[in-house]
Amino acid sequence: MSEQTLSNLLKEDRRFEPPADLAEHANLTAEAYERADADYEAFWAEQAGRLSWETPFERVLDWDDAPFAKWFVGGRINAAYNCVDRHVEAGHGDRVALHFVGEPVDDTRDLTYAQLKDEVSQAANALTALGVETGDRVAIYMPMIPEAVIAMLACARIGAPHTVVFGGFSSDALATRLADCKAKAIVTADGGYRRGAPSALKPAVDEARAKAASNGHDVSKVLVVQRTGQDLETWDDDVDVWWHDAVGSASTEHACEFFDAEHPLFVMYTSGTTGKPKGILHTTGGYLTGSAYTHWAVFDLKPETDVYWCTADIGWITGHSYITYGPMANGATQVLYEGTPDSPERGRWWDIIEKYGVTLFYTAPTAIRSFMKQGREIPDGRDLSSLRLLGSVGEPINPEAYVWYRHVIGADKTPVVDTWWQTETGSIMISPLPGVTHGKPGSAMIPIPGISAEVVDDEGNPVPDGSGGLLVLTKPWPSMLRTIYGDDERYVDTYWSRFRKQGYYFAGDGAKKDTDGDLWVLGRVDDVMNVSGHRLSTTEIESALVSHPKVAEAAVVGAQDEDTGQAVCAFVILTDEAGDGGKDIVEDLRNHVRKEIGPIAKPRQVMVVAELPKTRSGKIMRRLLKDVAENREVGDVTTLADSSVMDLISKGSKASS
Ligand code: 6R9
Repeated sequence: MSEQTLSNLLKEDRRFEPPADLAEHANLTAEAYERADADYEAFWAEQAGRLSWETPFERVLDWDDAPFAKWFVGGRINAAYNCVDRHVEAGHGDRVALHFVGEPVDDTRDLTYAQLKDEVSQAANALTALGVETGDRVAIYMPMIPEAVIAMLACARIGAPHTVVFGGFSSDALATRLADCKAKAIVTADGGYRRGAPSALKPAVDEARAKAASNGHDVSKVLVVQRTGQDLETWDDDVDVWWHDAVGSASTEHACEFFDAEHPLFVMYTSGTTGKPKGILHTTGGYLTGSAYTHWAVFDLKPETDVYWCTADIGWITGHSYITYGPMANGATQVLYEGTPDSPERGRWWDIIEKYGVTLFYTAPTAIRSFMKQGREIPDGRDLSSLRLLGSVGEPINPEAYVWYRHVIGADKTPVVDTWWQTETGSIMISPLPGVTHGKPGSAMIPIPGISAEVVDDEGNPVPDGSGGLLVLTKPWPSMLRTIYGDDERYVDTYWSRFRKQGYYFAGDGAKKDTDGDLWVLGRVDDVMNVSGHRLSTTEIESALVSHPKVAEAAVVGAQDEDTGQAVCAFVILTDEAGDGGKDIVEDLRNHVRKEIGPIAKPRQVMVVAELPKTRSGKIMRRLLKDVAENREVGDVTTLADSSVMDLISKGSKASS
């Protein structure tokens, strides 16, 4: 790590103390860190105790066959019972579980926990009637509608692990996943609403089913929710079943079965370094403990009074842990929104916050930066005073975006919790505790109580405060992945071989410890560049660019360079006010980075673009930008939210070179 890089980071001296009333009534206080350190297994047993177990567990952790973990050994539990039935039994049946907001304005529906219990029971009965048995895999390919959550919980109820595939993914992506986990059935919809128009889903399911069949895997049933009422070109009476027929006619009585704590709950596919996606396997007791505990602790949830909203899609791990499982295990009231942030107009999210009095809000830095770009007038026109806490997830949040989020959306009174975690970790690992930790823009701070993280050098030795290295988790945790579905060897290789001697989980991220010992996650280590032997973070240069008044968003990649090994190439979107930025914009920005970080970080190239290539979950696909920067044919764009973006960028770069 170059001295200059670190000194730039250490310039960040803004601090925000927890609000006094939040601190006074916080769910988790500072003593939890000590308690968890003093007896880690007892601490996790206590967290598991927030769930209802049919049979109590006998042993907290069995790590004898590391890195294959068993948590809460001997316990029997049902995740759906914990997320729904027990709240009704406790007298909270009338509490709203979901405020559903469809994309078409006024298409709203509230579901109470009692109603949800009926619908989940009906869906569980319907799946069983369609031949789905405990242990069978069920794919879910849905828009963000209540039936998506209901389908997940119905699967959990009968012990059939689900695999949710993003509604925005192609039929190819769906087919690969169907075949990899050998899904017995698919739950889908005719379509959903996106940017004001119905967008079809069922045709992609038909295609994917055909592709999977040609690879030797037959899906036997497809359960279809009628969401848009659009025409369906094909309907196979032997396979396709309408949800309103099968679920609508099913009984609302369903006696749920309880499963071993290690019974598989779901498989979530995520991209790895190779082309083949990894099916991350999570099991029931540990995962639910982790998601429920962290949702309660990090968001300071008060289920009687809070209205929570996480804007993620359920096709992403954040939607699993912080829409379906964590909040519902805690009996929360939440908003579920189907559409895009700017449909029918740019203030849609803020209208929803105002209408439902949202108190806890969880979104991604990429969304925050796009709102920054639109200007503060839009949120300023709404009453956002109900908000008491803001969360961020998915990528490092630049200090500028953090401060804007807190200042403009949070009226300078809400803590911002920057939460670091992964599909593999199942739940939040590193985050401030809102009633305890002061906020430091750009830092995820320290591991939450019960979690042990470290920043180490290549040999696995902890780095001193003030330096950088690789982020590892040094002890197992309940919501950890159990394996990669069907590939134990890849599981061991990917996560546990780098620091085998120490037994550390290697997250694949680079991080720094500042002089206070607080953590700054820098992004994937493959995003860390090496320019003339100096380690530079893409994130840090991006932050420097975004701190320029004319820049709305920036993505940086390291491109091969004969002289320096790698060279910094930046793609920037200018703010609306900046117009085309003026004739010297490229030189201005290169010098700005030089000034902010140092000469070593000065980009070789700055390209002004209109859009950046992003996945559906909002991650910038730097791999594609790297192709442009290295003058290569642009690679696979199938996981982009909008695949036309790359055409524009490639054309622009040719025109300017
Ligand atoms: C939850 C989720 C995981 C990767 C992770 C890291 C990046 C997520 C972050 C963050 C910095 C944060 N990441 N949260 N980086 N600060 N608060 O995003 O899961 O889709 O599996 O991505 O995302 O690089 O390794 P997933």
